[in-house]
Amino acid sequence: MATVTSAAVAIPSFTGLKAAGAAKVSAIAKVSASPVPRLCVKASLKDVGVAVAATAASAILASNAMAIEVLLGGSDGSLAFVPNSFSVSAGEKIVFKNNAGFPHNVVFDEDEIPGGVDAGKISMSEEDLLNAPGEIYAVTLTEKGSYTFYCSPHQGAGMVGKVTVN
Ligand SMILES: [Cu+2]
Repeated sequence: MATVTSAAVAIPSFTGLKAAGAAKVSAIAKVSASPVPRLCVKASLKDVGVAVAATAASAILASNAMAIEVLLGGSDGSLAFVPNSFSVSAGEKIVFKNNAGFPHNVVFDEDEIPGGVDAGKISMSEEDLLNAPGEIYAVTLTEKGSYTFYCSPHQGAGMVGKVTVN
């Protein structure tokens, strides 16, 4: 009986914790109320601490995940990349998104990319097309320098773009 009482007293003192943590503490305390409730509460508090640390780490990762979005086709009906000239950091993701006037694709010009970069590895194939609204092609450039790209169906109409990787 005495052990049950001590568990019941211990639980309210943790009500300051976040809802999930408090629920976890009280659930575990209930299960093992009779043997050694004090030890049990300590262990579960440690778990709560680990969970909070993990949440903070993932929030930092999310804020570091940079990406730029480039629309394929202007909302005004223009056959263009929007924006058609921009800069990114090395390793930043570039997401090309079908917006209007599709089908489109994204092909890097092998003569206008930094030396040593394989155009085939960063491009869609000339025949591959994004047909549906919102469809995307994402690429990450790690080599610094300037890159020119085009949409093969609309290259003649001026659908070309340039990205500088810093
Ligand atoms: Cu196009």
